[in-house]
Amino acid sequence: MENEIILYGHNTLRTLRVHWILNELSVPYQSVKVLPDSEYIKSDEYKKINYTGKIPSLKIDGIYLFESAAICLYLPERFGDKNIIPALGSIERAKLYQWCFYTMTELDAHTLYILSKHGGVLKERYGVSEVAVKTAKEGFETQITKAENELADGREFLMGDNFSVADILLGTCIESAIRLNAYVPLNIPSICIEYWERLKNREAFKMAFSLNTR
Ligand SMILES: N[C@@H](CCC(=O)N[C@@H](CS)C(=O)NCC(=O)O)C(=O)O
Repeated sequence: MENEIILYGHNTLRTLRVHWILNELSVPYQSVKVLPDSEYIKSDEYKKINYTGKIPSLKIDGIYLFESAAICLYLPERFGDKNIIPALGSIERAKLYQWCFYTMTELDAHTLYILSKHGGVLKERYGVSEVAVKTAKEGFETQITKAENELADGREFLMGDNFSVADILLGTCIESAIRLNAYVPLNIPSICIEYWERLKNREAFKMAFSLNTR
């Protein structure tokens, strides 16, 4: 069916993001359990869904979207309300973009993924590199202070009173840092860990977590 929504990807923090926003918005969808280390992800069939063989992907309106943050930002635009996505052109919308890009570049791609690839769970595949790990650890510990400072006034969410996609992205990055600690000790500010613990109490998170792992 052309109007069905299908999430491809399973059991990673990036796939959890898409389950989470879909559950926050109560959007009905199906999910296909594509795992990152599976043969299927490299298959010609999956290449038609996501050419570079990555998860998550989302089928919507008959086309396939990739990039977890882009998917998570689009869905509230389509199905949400002003509490979850600030108005286009507002300064709040600018701040949402700021926090989403910060999280995806400075934390997700630039430091945590490098740590994973060269010192964490993916090091056998990408090769151990002490220099990469040292630089990425220093980068993460410097960059996370931006979020720490923002949360220091005791706010519940990164954007203040309203939950947003920025919380999904930052929360899953904090979880990624916590998991990386088993390989590379990281200094994660306690205020960020407490914030993440609060986010995990959300019903949509619990549902998403269960769907993403079972
Ligand atoms: N920036 C992309 C990263 C996607 C990504 O790297 N996904 C991993 C799993 S979390 C993956 O598909 N790995 C399989 C591979 O690299 O072969 C996003 O946020 O969606």
